[in-house]
Amino acid sequence: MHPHVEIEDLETSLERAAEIVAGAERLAVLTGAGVSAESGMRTFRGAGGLWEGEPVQEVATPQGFQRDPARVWRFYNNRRSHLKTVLPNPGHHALAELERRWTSSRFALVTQNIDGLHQAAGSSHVLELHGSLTRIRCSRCDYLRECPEEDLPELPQCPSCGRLLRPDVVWFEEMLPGNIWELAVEAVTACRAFLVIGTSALVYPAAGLIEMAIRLHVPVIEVNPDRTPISNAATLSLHGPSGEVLPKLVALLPPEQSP
Ligand code: BV8
Ligand code: ZN
Repeated sequence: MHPHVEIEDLETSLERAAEIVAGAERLAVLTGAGVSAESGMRTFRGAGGLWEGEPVQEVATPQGFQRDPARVWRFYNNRRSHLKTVLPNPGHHALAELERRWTSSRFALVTQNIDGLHQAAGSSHVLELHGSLTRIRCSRCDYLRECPEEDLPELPQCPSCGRLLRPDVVWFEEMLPGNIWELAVEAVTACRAFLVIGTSALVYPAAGLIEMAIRLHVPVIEVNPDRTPISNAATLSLHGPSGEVLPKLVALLPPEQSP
């Protein structure tokens, strides 16, 4: 069992967290919007969250797309153009460093984010549970294209079948890509420490990975300036912004630690 350890000061928590991580043969990480906050990406539930002014039902569900595809494409094209102005932050780079040290056979980064910033920071083994802003696909046939930079028309058509293209993201009430979900479950089941970074732990099934780790008595280390529904169950909660906390955590690991 790895019961919750309440440590008030961040430095002591960081040392304890570094011990747990250093001793873990395999690592898994789950990130949410908070890991990209210091890159200038808005989170969903904080003040000024993404969904404000744009009801989820209208811009991030299949029904919303059916009702008004132009409105959904305006929402996603805005986010795509914002993406061109942001860069990975030190938190993303710290996670890429962890993957380098543990090698991708013993490290899995599962993200709820669709911004591609983990890959931009050098992470190569990224499981995107909710898809990607840089990919579009056909709403009917299997046409799929990576198009990070392109400015898309308001209602892009499929060059293969002429139907409407859509962002290659998972909307609410849509299933997650089966293969990605299975790999995420495998990674959490196999890991010996689970870092949960920048997520409100409210969206399922992603949040279920945290509960799975806790049930499996895997040490769970949360990095979040705020408390969340999993803070009490996590082994350790590092209360601070991931762009500051993660580089400190990596710096506390024994040099070139790879268990
Ligand atoms: C599913 C892609 C099976 C799109 C996203 C009724 C009917 C049907 C389903 C449901 C239902 N009721 C509930 C559900 C399940 C539903 C769900 O969980 N709803 C929630 C709202 C309760 N889930 C689904 O629908 C999923 N599919 O269940 O399929 C099914 C199918 C049919 C019928 C029934 C079931 C699909 C979920 C995926 C939705 N797509 N994204 C897009 O992005 O446009 S989710 C989207 O919101 C994000 O991807 C992300 O996952 C989520 C937001 O969560 P977070 O990432 O955690 O972000 P948030 O802002 O909430 O929190 C940020 C945190 O960071 C905060 O804690 C903050 O303190 C912290 N922070 C801030 N700054 C920093 C920081 N941390 C560190 N450092 C900092 N600097
Ligand atoms: Zn098509």
